[in-house]
Amino acid sequence: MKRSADKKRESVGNDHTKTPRTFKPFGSVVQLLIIAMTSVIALLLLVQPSAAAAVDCNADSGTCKKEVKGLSVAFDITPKPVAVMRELTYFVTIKDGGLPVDDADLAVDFSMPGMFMGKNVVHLALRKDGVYTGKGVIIRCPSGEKIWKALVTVKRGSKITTVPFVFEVRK
Ligand SMILES: [Cu+2]
Repeated sequence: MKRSADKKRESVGNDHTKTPRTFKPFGSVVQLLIIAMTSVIALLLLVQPSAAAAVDCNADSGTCKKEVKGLSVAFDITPKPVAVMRELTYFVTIKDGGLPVDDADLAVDFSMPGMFMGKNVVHLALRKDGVYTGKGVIIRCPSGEKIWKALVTVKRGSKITTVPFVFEVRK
């Protein structure tokens, strides 16, 4: 016990005396660390698109809800299960502080993460208190992918809030 304590003190002393002498190698270690960290960050940035493509909305089971900048945005699609190549109705419910928002311009931009599938933007109209609806079709992906992103754009005056919902469709 005493010995290990001595060792500790000894090693601390060594580190202390070593620091000035090993300044250059120490510097290169820091450089290596910086390079390693930069590569990790670069890798994370590269990986991000697929991470963003992670499904966060089960459109088949019910309404998906998100809170963004104080706005509550709920997204839903009928009929269920959500299938491609058939007429769908989209529902977006907007609330601000629990109160329905009736003065928004609403559009939903459908895209496939990492793949251009043509432009598919549906403008929604106010149906009743804070509930906006619109109709559209999701096309079949020639690559057999099933993950789509619905980017809900809520425009109120000059304020624009975008809320993504990533969901899966039936082929
Ligand atoms: Cu596709």
